[in-house]
Amino acid sequence: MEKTHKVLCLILVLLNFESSMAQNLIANGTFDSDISGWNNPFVTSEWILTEGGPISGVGSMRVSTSINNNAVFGMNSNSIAVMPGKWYFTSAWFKTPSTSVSERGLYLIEWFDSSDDQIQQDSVDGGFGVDDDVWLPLDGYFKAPENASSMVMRLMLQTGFPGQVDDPFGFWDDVFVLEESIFFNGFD
Ligand SMILES: [Ca+2]
Repeated sequence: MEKTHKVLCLILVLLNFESSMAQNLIANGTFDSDISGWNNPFVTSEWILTEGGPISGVGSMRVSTSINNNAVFGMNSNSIAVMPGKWYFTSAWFKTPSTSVSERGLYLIEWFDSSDDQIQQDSVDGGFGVDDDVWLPLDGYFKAPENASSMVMRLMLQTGFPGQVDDPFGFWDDVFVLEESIFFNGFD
């Protein structure tokens, strides 16, 4: 609960500053009206009006897959231009209903060089056995590699194990990538 409180407070504070001071680099992280900006041809995704995270409220992205293979599946953000050596605050909230066999949410930060070759991958993992039916926060603070040119955020959920018949599905909302600013100095 302490971590939830910390993340929520930080983002609410940031959103109260001028937008230029805390611009969300994610193209559509609050899913106000659709899931544009997110893609993965191998995952079923849709916009849900009646679900939403604690910051932006209604409107979220529902993701599902039909295969329980003890793997992860998810959606990719837009490609974000980054400055080498700069620090980035990243955060996302997810929810796995009790009717879903998914019991884990995580996201990957994949860094690419100017040739679009992946050079590094970071992750924030909520671990297995997360609570059902509640929105849970993930957050991480990362430094762009010295030869980084862009990054992509990948929101992932765990599938069930082979033999489970119910579909794994869940919701994502309130996804943020913010470049370090004066307000982040000393944050770790
Ligand atoms: Ca929302």
